[in-house]
Amino acid sequence: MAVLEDLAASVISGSAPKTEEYTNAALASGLAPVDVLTKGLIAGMNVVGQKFKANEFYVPEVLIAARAMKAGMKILRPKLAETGIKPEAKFVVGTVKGDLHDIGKNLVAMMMEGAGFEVIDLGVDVTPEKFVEAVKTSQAEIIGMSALLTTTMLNMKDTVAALNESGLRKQVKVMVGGAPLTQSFSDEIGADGYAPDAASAVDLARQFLQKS
Ligand code: B12
Repeated sequence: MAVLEDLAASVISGSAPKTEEYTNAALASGLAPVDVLTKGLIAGMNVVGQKFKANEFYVPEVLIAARAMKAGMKILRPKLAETGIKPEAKFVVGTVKGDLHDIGKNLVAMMMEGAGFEVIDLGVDVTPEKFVEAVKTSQAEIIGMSALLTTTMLNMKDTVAALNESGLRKQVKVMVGGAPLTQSFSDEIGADGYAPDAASAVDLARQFLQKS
């Protein structure tokens, strides 16, 4: 649909007013909120990520694209909630201690929310203690940790250890992600799985629920 292409293009060009306009237009045309999210906003952000990898975009472009995406998401969030799907499960998510990168983490949170999960977003610079506390109070089934720095990804291991010590590890599945992460790192630190992008994070979460 042309409006979804226009919406993706508005995210890529980082125009928040256009993103708002096309998000509203897409909804008014009768498209499902989840399609507007995945085929419009996230499709645009994926292109931004690819351009970034190819050195065609730099940090400022990524930041204004993220701002445009947020503007669209603000309109979509209540519509996604309105669809009235019972939450699939609770998902605690955060960027690990010492790390302030949140664009990817926010995308994962949005996708999970769009897929029907109840998301408890702890923000950035989240200590192992904070993760443990959130799992304890929310009784979440799944926890997601994000890291973009090779130095901070090591803090994921501390969170897994803290979950073990608190006795909560058996009741929660741990998934990890972020540009420097790999499946073998996930195995090494005793997490339950790694996903390379926000859409795969949803698939992985659903796999966890089927197994448990
Ligand atoms: C934007 C950015 C910033 C912004 C962050 C703004 C923000 N609000 O997030 C700012 C400018 C603040 C910043 C700061 C810094 N940055 Co920076 N930053 C980036 C940059 C350019 C893009 C990251 C990004 O948002 N990508 C787009 C998103 C969509 O992709 P993503 O995060 O990978 O997320 C996807 C997947 O990984 C996955 N995913 C992500 N999280 C999770 C979680 C789960 C559970 C799952 C399943 C999946 C998943 O799904 C996402 C969506 O598909 C990267 C370069 C790069 N190639 O990644 C450098 C980069 C990460 N930064 C880097 C550095 C060094 C820094 C600084 C130390 C710079 C400095 N000297 O001050 C500081 C550190 C600040 C801190 N303490 O965190 C280095 C890291 C090097 C390394 N190997 O450790 C990079 C790689 C740049 C480089 N080439 O040198 N940065």
